[in-house]
This record gives sequence, structure tokens and C-alpha cells, in this order.
Amino acid sequence: MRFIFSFLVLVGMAVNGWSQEFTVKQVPENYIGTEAEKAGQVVRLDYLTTNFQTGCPMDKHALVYLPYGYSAKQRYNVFYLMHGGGTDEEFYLHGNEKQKELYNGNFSSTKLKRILDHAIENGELEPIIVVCPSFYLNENPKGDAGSCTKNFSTELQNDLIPAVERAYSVYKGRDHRAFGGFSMGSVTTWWQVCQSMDYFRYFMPMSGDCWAISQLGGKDHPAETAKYVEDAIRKSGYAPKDFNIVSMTGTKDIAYNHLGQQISEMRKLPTFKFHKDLKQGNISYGVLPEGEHNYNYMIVYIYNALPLFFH
Ligand code: FER
Repeated sequence: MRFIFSFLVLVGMAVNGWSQEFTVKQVPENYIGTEAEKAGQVVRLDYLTTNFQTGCPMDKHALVYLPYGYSAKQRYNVFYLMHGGGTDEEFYLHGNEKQKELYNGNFSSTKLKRILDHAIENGELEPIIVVCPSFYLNENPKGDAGSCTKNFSTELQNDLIPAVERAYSVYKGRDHRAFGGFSMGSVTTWWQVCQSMDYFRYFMPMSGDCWAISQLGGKDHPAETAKYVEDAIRKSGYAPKDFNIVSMTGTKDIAYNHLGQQISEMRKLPTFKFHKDLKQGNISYGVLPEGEHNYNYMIVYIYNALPLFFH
């Protein structure tokens, strides 16, 4: 019965053109349930930026994951990771009251941090720095998520990346930077595909569509949205060989259709070479059966995608 059901789902996806390059795999249970022996550190990076609405200076900070044994004598790749709507830079790496239930009240180590620690300890992932900022203004009003995600690239390019590269020992250049995010963080990530190709080679949009044409444009205007992304890449002067996207969501995710329709339209365009192997193509789309729109699934996507970058 289960087999027949799975078969029908697969046929259904093929008929709709909802194909995918890979099925997302679960995280080993002990990666989430136990501390790694070699645990990295979470530190705070303060930086100065500009409020895009007022033009005034504005203090902000990001939380930064430094891998176990971080040393200024080595260099590291950097993954910029953006939260979703209504949360903040604490979301991924430092549980607070708002996320209490996600961490079983244990604020010292989040699930994502544990996964990074274990994956690095076991050699599944090269030691990497993860930077978690916020797209919201650090002032009241915090700005609406739509315009904040659209405008974040200026802060990222002019202020955050330089601050990170002054503070930590990193490899320079777009081949050594990735940008990803979940939900509104995925909306932010599509904006970086369109606006920050000079700064990043790798992109990880998770459970969220591109809002360049309109809010939820991936759902309401999928063909125009896909074309917008293609045109933006071309206008930035980059060819299909110059970037890699790993995009993921889950079948029970409220954004599944939004992202899925956009991806289906992207498959029709020559700029996007869908392939399981990012050496042979430049974009890979993965779907987690039963995956829902929350932190517990998002960490599974990061576990799957991050080791595919920086090769
Ligand atoms: C989507 C893109 C972004 C989506 C939701 C969001 C449901 C963000 C929601 C939020 O942060 O409240 O495609 O689909």
C-alpha cells in the first residue's frame, strides 16, 4: 500500500513536471541528540551599517559559528545564513525565549550548531564559518520583511562581508562564499542570486520563492519570476558555469508549491542546468517527504546542502 502510494506520488510529480534531483536525507539522530566532542564556538560580531530607509548610521550584529580549532593561521570558507520572517539573528545559533520549544529549553547549543559540529568532526563537512545576520532594521519600526529582504544586499556587500573579513581568517572572493536562508531568508537568498553574483558563487534557497515580480511571485507569476532571475544573472555578467544553487523544501511545507512552481519554470530556461551533480550542472532541487515549514526540517536541508558547496 505504501509502495503504491509512493509510486502514485512520483508519477504525479513527473506529470506536473515537479521533478527533483535528489531526495533529502535525514540527519543521523545522534547529531541532534548529543554534543560533539569537538564543539565549535558561537561569537557575536558587531558592525556598523546604514538604515536604508533613513540613510542614518545603524549598529547591528550577527552571530557567527567558528568551527572547532578555528585558527587565524588557517583560512575558511564562509556561509551566510538568513532567518525567516518574524525572528532575528539569534534564530539559528542561539535559542532564546521565542524558540524555547525548539531547543527543549537548552539554550547553550542549538540543533544546527550540533549538526555542524558533528558533520565537521566526522569529516563530512570541511571546517567552515557560518554567519547569521538579520535582514530587519535594528530599530523601530523594524521595516517590513519584503522591502528589508530586497534592500539587504547593500548592507551585505558594503558592511557585513567587510566586517566578517576583517574579523576572521577567511578565503577571499566569491568562490569561497555561500548565501542561504529559510522562508523569508530564502526570499533574501533569491535576491542575492539577482543582486550579489559578484560576491557569491553558492546559493541555498530553502522553502521560499523569489519575490522580485511580486510577493509570492514564484506561485503567482512563476514564468516571469524565473525569467527575472535569469535576466538578472545575465546582466551581472555571469554564465551558467559561474554559480551553483541547491534549493530544497518539503512536501508538507506551506511554500512547497510556491518554490516548486518557480523551479518548474526555471527548468525551461537555458541558464539553469539542473543536475544532481553540481559539477555537471549548476542547480539541484531536493524535496524531503513530509517536510514541514519549520526549523526542524530546515536544519536537515542545511545538513544535506552545505557539503555540496566549495568544491
Ligand atoms: C514563501 C516565501 C516566504 C512562503 C512563505 C514565506 C508560504 C515567508 C513567510 C514568513 O516568514 O512569514 O514562498 O510560502
